[in-house]
Amino acid sequence: MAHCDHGSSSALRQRVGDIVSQTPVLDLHTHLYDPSFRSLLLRGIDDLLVYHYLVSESFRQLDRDVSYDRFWAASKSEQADLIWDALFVKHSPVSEACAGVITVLNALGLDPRHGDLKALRAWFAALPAEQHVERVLAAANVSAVGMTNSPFDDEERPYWDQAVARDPRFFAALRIDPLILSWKTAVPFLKQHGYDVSSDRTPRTASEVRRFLADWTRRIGSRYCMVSLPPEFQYPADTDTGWLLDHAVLPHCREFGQPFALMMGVRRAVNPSLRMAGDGVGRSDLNALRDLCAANPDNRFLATCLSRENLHELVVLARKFRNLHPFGCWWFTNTPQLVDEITRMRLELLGTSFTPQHSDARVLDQLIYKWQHTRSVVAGALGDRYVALASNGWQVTDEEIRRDAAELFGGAFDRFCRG
Ligand code: RAT
Ligand code: ZN
Repeated sequence: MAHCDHGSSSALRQRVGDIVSQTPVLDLHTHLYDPSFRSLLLRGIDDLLVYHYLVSESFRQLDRDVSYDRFWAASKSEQADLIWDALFVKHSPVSEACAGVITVLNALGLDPRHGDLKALRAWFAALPAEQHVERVLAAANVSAVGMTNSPFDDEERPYWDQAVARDPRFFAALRIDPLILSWKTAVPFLKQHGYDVSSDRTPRTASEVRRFLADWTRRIGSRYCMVSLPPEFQYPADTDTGWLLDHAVLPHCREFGQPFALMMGVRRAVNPSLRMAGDGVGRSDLNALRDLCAANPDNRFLATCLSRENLHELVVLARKFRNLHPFGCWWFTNTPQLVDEITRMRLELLGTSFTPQHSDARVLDQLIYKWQHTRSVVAGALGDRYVALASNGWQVTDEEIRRDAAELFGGAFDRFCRG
C-alpha cells in the first residue's frame, strides 16, 4: 500500500494550493453591478472603508463624542476618515473585515503605511470603472459575478429600461424580499406598476404576482430568485408569506426551471441607529427548509444560514434532499476560522456537492480579499482530505484536483441550476 510521507504530503498540499488559486470562481451572490450601472458599482478606498461591516466595528472604537447622528451627517470621505483613524491608526486592523482592506491594498500594489488616504484616493480616482473591473476580476480570478437585482429598488430599476451594453460576466439574480416579507406594502407597489393584485389571497392575485416575477425574470435575465429570511420564518404557514410561496414564487421557479435561494437567519435592524450596519443574527427553524424541500420535490433550493448553529443541520438536510444545495459562509460566518470549520464539515459530509463560498461583496475591490482568504482555507481543507486518502493508497491526480476545485467554485452550482 502506498503511504503518503511528510514530503509527499506537503508537495500534494502545494499542488492543491496552486490549482485552487488557478481555478476561476463563479461568485454566486454579491451586491456588485456591472459598470453600465454607473454609480451603483461601488469601488475604491472610501467605499471599502464605509463598508457596513466596518461601520459596526468602528462604533466600538470611535470616540464617544462621535454620535450616530454626527457620523451619518458626515460625507462619505469624512466617514472613511473616522473609520480609518479608529480601526487602522488607533488600533491594529486585525478583524477579518479590516484585514480585508489591507489584503486588497497589498494586492493592488498600494502601501497604506506610506502615504495617507489622500494618496490612496487619488490612485483609485484615476482608474476608470472598466479598467478597475478588469484589474479586480483578474486579481481575484473571478470569471462570473452574481448580482442582487431588486425590482423594488428605485435606484436600480431605471437602469433596466436602458438599452446599454452590459458586461456578460455579471449575471442577474431576482431579489424579492419586499414581496415575500412585506406583502402589505408590496401590494400598492405592484398595483402602481400595472399588476392587478389585492391584499386578498385570490387566484387572480397569485397569477398577477407570477406575471410580475416572469416579467422581471425575462427583463433582467435572472438565473435564480432569492430572499433573505428572519429567524421566525415558518413553512408551511397560513400567512401571506406561506401563501405567496405556494401560489406564486414556487410555481414561478418551477415554470422557469430556476432555483429559489434562501438566506436564513437575519434579524434586521437590531440597532436601527447603525442603519445598514444594524442587522443581527438569529437561529432559524430548519424544519421549515425540510418541509419546503419535501413538499416541493420539483423545486430546487439554494440555502445558506447566518447562524453557525444552523449550519450542521443544513448539511444533514442536504444529505436527505437532492433538491437542496448549501452555499456560502455568509456575513458573520465569513471569517477564516468559521469558513475552515464549515468547509471541512461540508466536505466530510457532502463530498464536493455544495458551493463553499460566495463573496457577498458590496465593493468591487472586496472580491480580491474575500476570494484570496477563502481560497487559502478551501485549499487547506481539500488538501487535508486528499492527504488522508493518499495515506490509504488513493493518490489524487492533478486532473482530479482541477475537476474538484472547479466543482466547488461554481461547477456544482451551475449543474444544480440547470436541474
Ligand atoms: O452581507 C451583507 O452585505 C448583508 O448586508 C446582506 O446584504 C446580505 O448579504 C443579504 O444579501 O441580505
Ligand atoms: Zn448579500
